[in-house]
Amino acid sequence: MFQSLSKRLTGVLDKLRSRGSLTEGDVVAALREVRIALLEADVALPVVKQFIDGVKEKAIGQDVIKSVTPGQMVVKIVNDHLIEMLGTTAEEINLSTTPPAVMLMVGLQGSGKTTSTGKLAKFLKEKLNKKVLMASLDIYRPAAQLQLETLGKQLTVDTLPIVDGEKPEAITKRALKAAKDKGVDVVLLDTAGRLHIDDELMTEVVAIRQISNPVETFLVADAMTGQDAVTIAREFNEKVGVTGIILTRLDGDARGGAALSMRSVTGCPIKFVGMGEKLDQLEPFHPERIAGRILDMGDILSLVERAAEVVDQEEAAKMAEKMQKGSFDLNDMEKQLESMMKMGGMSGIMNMLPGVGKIKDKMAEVGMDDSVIKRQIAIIRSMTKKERRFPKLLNGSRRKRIALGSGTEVHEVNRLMKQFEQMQTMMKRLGKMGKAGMMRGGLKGLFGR
Ligand SMILES: Nc1nc2c(ncn2[C@@H]2O[C@H](COP(=O)(O)OP(=O)(O)O)[C@@H](O)[C@H]2O)c(=O)[nH]1
Ligand SMILES: [Mg+2]
Repeated sequence: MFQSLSKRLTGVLDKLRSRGSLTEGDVVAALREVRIALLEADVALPVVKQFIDGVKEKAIGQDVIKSVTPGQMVVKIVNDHLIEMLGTTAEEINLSTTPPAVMLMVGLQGSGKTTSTGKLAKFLKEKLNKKVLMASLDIYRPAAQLQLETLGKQLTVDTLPIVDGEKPEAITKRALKAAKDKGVDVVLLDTAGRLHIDDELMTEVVAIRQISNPVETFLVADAMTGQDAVTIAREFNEKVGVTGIILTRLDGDARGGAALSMRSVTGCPIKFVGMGEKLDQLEPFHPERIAGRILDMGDILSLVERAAEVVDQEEAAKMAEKMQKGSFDLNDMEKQLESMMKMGGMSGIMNMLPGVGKIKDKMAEVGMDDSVIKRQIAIIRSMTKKERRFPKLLNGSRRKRIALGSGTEVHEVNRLMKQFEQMQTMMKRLGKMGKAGMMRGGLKGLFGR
């Protein structure tokens, strides 16, 4: 998401940045382009207007135009306003109540409620150490309750046993009682959706809210539906009261306007975003990081967090020591390649790095993608233990055997070995600089502290 918007905006802003001096006319012309880019990304008109007016007021001041780096100043102003449009600060999940804290998941059918319920349960359990109970109130679609039960088993999170024919209100009461009896911290109630908003749906949700008195009412909205998602959010907020939005399918290629308008139009904070179908693909929403991604200033923080999550700290420390001693072998290289895949592969990492928007297409052209990493892993796995430990053993006939075994070509094996040797040389050099040098070399962010 945000790709074409990001391209457009960085294009306009790069032009400003590269100029030594700016006139009022330059700024006005640039903002006209920014305005079009936002509208094309499907951002709601009043939101665009407010944004442009705000930026203009700040950017046209004499201080900016006369400053030493006027272009940079304008970029900063745009960035600040983008962050403000997205909600300024990250809003944390609210747990301040006597447990069990109830969280209600509402939204249209297919918006991702059940999936997000599972993702949230995982987040609460693993990140916040909470005991969670999930209950499905979706009695209208036959398999809906089973879908949540399956997720519960997958996550080893309790779900309320299903009782056939029970009404949503009765299920809610039973869930609350079960939660109290079992000392549960958080109860997630996955409600039924409709294909469109109707009175019956709203009445039911309001009734459930009255019975359960939730600390959070999360509206789950599909970012791919653009302005509709915003309209739906506003209606739910007016009728039911929404405390936070979970915006799903941000991994898709929609234009992103929904994400950008949501906060301004509804007044409700986006608290989480869904970045894929897998249960670990839910991220807390950080306005400054999203703005950074859009303006291609990178999202190093998210990258480092993700790295810290998937890379075992002890492993990383061992690896750092090996690097320092120069005893880094192919086993270690395999581990690194696997970590890369776990972090979302090449594109996942690239998306979060600053300034790579432009070189990304280039990389795809020369074939630097995840399939290369996967093939490299396959090559290393086709080696014997001894070969991995002592790469010098790899003569021509061994390389041929490895290529055959891994379904690759000899030249790919050769390329991998060359890459390995380069890494080894680089690491020896870093090793000589000592630990501090290595940290400065940037390995800290990727491979541990
Ligand atoms: N790509 C992507 N798919 C999602 C995301 N969240 C949910 N889905 C998918 O959307 C579909 C509908 O989700 P579901 O949770 O059953 O929707 P519900 O009807 O609101 O409960 C499923 O196929 C999910 O895997 C997301 O963030 N990204
Ligand atoms: Mg569902």
